[in-house]
Amino acid sequence: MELWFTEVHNKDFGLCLRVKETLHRETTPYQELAVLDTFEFGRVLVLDGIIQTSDRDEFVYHELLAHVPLFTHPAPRRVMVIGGGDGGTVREVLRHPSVEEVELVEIDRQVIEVARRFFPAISQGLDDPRVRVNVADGILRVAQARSEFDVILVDSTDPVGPAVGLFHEDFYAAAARALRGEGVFAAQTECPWLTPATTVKAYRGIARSFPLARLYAGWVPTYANWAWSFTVGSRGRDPLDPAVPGPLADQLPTRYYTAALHRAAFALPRFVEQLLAAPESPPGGGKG
Ligand code: AG3
Repeated sequence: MELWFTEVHNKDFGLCLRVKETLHRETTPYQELAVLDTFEFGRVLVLDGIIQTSDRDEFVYHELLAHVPLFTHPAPRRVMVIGGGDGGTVREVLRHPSVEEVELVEIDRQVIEVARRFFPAISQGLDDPRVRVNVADGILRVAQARSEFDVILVDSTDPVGPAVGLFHEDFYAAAARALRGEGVFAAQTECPWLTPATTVKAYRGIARSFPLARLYAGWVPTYANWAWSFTVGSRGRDPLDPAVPGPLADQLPTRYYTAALHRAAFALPRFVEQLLAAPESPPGGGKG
């Protein structure tokens, strides 16, 4: 018998993976959590029916979310990661030798537990002595911090349920205040094809809260229809400054990120540039 998992995006579009086995299922106080073993992508972490990460393609998203902003900062020492309870973003942050302290702020303790148990290669960084795991609400945590962090990364779920507030302009403004010096912020900002309005709203909120904001994108096979966006907000350097990303970029043991890719990720398809430039409601390019 063949078992298939379908992630439903809208009434006309979904993503299907053939499943070997369901390894875990539970309802946490925040969401429905599942771990599936799949033929194409290995183990897959699913929250409320949406794929969060897979053993086989996790590197694309985690490397893009971590290395673009960390290399934009001249010497990141204190880093906060909001969400990201699987540990993949933290693992990439730890590859930067200047980093002394990483605070992971994840609201759902069970995501961390399940990642430790089923995704050891992704969660390995959580046991590093530089990491402090804080099970808490990222919005409240950021609101408490004043000029404390060099980099803040938002590795959130989609803007439904607990993550809604992480897409609000008030949160971006609070993140800008929580940063010190040439602080850099970056967040995953959804799929410009499937949910263009969400991407544009997040980009604009970040652009209003930071002196400089830029959207970049990459190819994540298990996310929606591959095209995934991120937005960096900077109080200091431009991610496209000629001094960025520096010589270390090509020495890290990455599988996606390179110095050339750092720059290339900011070259956007014309329809995405037009979405970002459009006055109010974004035109075309999908349905969200
Ligand atoms: N962060 C989730 C990105 C959003 C996925 N959304 C989607 N496929 N519709 C993932 C956690 C990885 N550390």
